[in-house]
This record gives sequence, C-alpha cells and structure tokens, in this order.
Amino acid sequence: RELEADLRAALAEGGFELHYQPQVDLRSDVVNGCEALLRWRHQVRGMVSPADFVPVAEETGLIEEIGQWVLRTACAEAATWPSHVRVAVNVSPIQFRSETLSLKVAAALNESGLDPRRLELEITEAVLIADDDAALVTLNQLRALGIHIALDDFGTGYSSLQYLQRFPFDKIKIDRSFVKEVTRNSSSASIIRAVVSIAADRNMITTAEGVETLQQRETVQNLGCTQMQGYLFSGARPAQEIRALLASGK
Ligand code: G
Ligand code: G
Ligand code: MN
Ligand code: NA
Repeated sequence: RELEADLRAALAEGGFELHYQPQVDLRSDVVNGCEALLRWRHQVRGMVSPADFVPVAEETGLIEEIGQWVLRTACAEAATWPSHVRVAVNVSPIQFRSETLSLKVAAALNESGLDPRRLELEITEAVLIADDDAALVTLNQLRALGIHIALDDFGTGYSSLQYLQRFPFDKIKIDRSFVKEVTRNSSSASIIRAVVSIAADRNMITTAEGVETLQQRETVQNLGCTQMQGYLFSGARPAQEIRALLASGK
C-alpha cells in the first residue's frame, strides 16, 4: 500500500507534527489544558488529517509506533509549559487494547519528567463496548500511574449514561454536535444537563467541545460545563505558538 509506505517514511523522517488546541477553564477563564492533534505533512497531498490516515495506521499496525511518537512528543512538549496546564493525547481503540499501553505511557512520562497528573488520555466509547472487563483493567492500570482519563466525543456512539457510572473517568468531553445545537435545541441542552449532573456527582470535569460563539459559551457555562474547547478561543496551533501563548499567561 502506497499510504502505508508513506506513513512509515513519515515516522522515520520526521514528517509528523503535533499541534495543540487550548482548553479553557470556564470558572477562571484560564487555559488549563491543551489537546495534542496529530498533523502529517505529505509532500504531495499537503497536510493530511488524522481522520484520513489513522484508519490506515490502525489496519497496518503502524498506529502503535505513531501513537508512541505522539505520547513521547506531547509529554516532552508539556514539560515546557506552566505546571497548571495539562496535555491531552488521543488514544485509538487499537492502542488501548495493547497490553503494553501502560508501560509505554510510563516510559513517556519517565523520559520527559512530566508529572503524571499533567497527562490526560482521551478515549472513545468504542473501547468500552468491545470488552468491558478488559477495558476496566486497562483504565485502572492507567489511573494507577496517576494520569487522567477523558471520555472523548461523548454522545456520538452508543452513549450510555451507565458508562459514566461504571468507568472511572476524570473528564467527559461532550461532542460538538450537541454544542452546535445547544442554543436552539432544548433536547441538546437537556442531555448536557444530565451529563453535567452525573459528572458533578463524581467530581469529573465536563468539557464542551466545538464552542464557536459567545452565545454557545454562555449557554454551556450556564448548563454547568466546567471547561470549553473550540474555535471561539482557538483552533489547534503549532507547538511554538502555544508555548508563547501559555508563557504570556493567557
Ligand atoms: O483536527 P482534527 O482533524 O485534528 O482531528 C481529527 C480526528 O483525528 C479527531 O477524531 C481526533 O481525535 C483524531 N486525532 C487527532 N490526533 C490524534 C492522535 O494523535 N491519535 C489518534 N489516534 N487520533 C488523533
Ligand atoms: O474527535 P476529537 O474531539 O478528538 O477531534 C477534535 C476535532 O475537532 C479536531 O478535528 C479539531 O480540529 C476539531 N475542532 C476543534 N474545535 C472545533 C470547533 O470549534 N469547531 C469545529 N467544527 N471543529 C473543531
Ligand atoms: Mn479528542
Ligand atoms: Na472529541
């Protein structure tokens, strides 16, 4: 496969980079997290979105190596940020099922010297559906390292509120499809309210994804969300820009 060969070459030759999207604490208005988003500079295709190459990386098993590169790079970068800022890393279901995931995470933490409490892994519901018991074992292994776990894209998959009760998450990220509708659709607002209520009981952060307008920000804030991420504040930006932004104290 041509794409597979290109991905291998990118790994070997530094063709990947991480951009970071700020996450804003809604109570203090301070950036207290950044999500690492993988970018691939392809010589012919230009910037290729992870949505287009992660599936191929998963099929070919290359996701293991790419994922390890992402973890190491994100931890090393976050170690340069102010200590109140966490870094969030997306983990695909294939990576999550690897028995060595927690070892790889521990290695990335060790190597970078990053405080484990400053690393958050984002997983999707897909990892929970496949094998509940195994997922719980892995989640507990990861949490034993002291890192945080976020449930990403909540509301897009099977989305059972039971997942929130059964699994030990630190954060629920409410999918941007709900945020998009929240100012004009009362059922989106009701769903957010229900998630916020469960999350608050269990001390979880609730992040509204895809906040693009001031009105959306105010609405999710009134519904009790505690963090937001979206173009209203900033899209994903290169590491140097984020470093400067964080250093400037905003
Ligand atoms: O900006 P955006 O196009 O980055 O992201 C598209 C999709 O790719 C999102 O679903 C996001 O979670 C996923 N993604 C971004 N970076 C990574 C990564 O490092 N690893 C994995 N597995 N998925 C990622
Ligand atoms: O699946 P995940 O939530 O990890 O993916 C993050 C994706 O959401 C990335 O593709 C990122 O570029 C995109 N994104 C981030 N903020 C916004 C936003 O405010 N609006 C829209 N439409 N997309 C966003
Ligand atoms: Mn994500
Ligand atoms: Na998401």
